[in-house]
Amino acid sequence: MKKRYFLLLIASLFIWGTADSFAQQRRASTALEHGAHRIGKRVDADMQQWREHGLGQFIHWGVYAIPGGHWEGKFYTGAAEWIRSWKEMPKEAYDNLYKEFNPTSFDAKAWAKMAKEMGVKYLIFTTKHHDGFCLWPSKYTDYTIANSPYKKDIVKEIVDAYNAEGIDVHLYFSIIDWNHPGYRSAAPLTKHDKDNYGQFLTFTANQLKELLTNYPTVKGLWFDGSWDKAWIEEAAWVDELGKELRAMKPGLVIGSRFRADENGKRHYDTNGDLIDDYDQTWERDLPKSMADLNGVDWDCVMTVPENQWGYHSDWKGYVKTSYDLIEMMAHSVSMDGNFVLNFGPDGKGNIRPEETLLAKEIGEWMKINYEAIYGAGHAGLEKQGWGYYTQKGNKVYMLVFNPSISKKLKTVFPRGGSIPEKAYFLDGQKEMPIIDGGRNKQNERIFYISIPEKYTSDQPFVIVLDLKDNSTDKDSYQQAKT
Ligand code: H76
Repeated sequence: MKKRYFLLLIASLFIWGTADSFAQQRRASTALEHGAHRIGKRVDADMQQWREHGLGQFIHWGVYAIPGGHWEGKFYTGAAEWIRSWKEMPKEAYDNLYKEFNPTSFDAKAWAKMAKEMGVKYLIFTTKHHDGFCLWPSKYTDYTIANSPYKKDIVKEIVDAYNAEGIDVHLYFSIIDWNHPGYRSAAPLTKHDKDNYGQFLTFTANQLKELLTNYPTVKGLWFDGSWDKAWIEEAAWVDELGKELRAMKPGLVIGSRFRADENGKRHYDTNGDLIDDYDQTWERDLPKSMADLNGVDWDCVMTVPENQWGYHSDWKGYVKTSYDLIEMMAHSVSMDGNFVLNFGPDGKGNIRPEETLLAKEIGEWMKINYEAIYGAGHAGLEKQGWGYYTQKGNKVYMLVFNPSISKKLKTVFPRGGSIPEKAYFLDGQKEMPIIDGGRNKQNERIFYISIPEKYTSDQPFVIVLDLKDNSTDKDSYQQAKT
């Protein structure tokens, strides 16, 4: 008997294995030189660390913070960091703003402390946005912080201050550069433009190597602007650059917004495989289900108003609350993603009061509930109306945003896996009853987590479920005759 089971196991492993390799062969329908260089998630420690962050902070800062979405009394309705592209904004005036960039209120340590209090595990910081202004003293251009009245290396101040708080730093870098004479956007390029663009590419490679050399503790690069046709045409060159950067800094984390494959496919290559380490398409957007995610790592980067990254003195429209943002974070982590919230400090280096308050409120929530976020991921349970599940080892977390009027939160567990044996509030460990709700037609187990009648909360809360093994469960649902 025992032997037969063993043989069956071996046979099924064999079938499984072959089916899997067939599947892989079918996928790789086109041989690509510059497509994905790996199929499936990275498994190394650096990537694992990134994956466990759960919550990140984005900072967009540059000379666009000086006009803050206004020029000579006129109001720019676009994203503040794009103001240079506005017809009302004289380019000459914009390109001279750096001579006034003197953020005397800037205090990197205070920013890092605020981030720490908020509970963020990593920062993505704009070293250079599309305007081309460098917040570090790059030796490859004069258009840098070194030639502003501020003079000091802002990237260094940021990296040092955040690292001192134990927060990882990733560098945002735009491959669009409106300041460099060789920069081109459209393709195909004329012979003359090709020479210029070649100089721009060398400049770009130099700057990236300079950043990794100057700030060796940096964990990753967050690229932007790679939708440019001229950049897409250079897929082979960009791929080579990526290899050099990775060789310089083993473990470097790079998202899918860096390079295209040789057919111009971005994020996912011609075969549908993710390019580089994580999916960078979830900008101001969240997946509806795991099926939207292709089994890859991903981040969601989110603005507080609809679409402002750099400082805009007047936020128009709906401004997200801390609970909106906490819910987006819960949503992200429940689907194995990181949630990254953007901040846009003003031209003097002040973080605006709205953002300071959000950081404080999110931090207060995180102090109680961080366990349900850091290192937690998808629980594999069907989402219910009350909120989101995350899981870490033997614990399932219920992040409750809409407690039911019945005060009984429905949970459904697959048959033959684990079931909850204990339910308690994450704040204070107070236990609550688990009501066995029987089985559904699919033979899954239903449990109602019974919140105390008197319990009220003015904020989202977390219930922990300790799991126990239930794989020996042989009972089944009495099928209805229909
Ligand atoms: C378009 C665009 C850029 N990508 C976002 C992350 C912001 O930096 C925005 O300006």
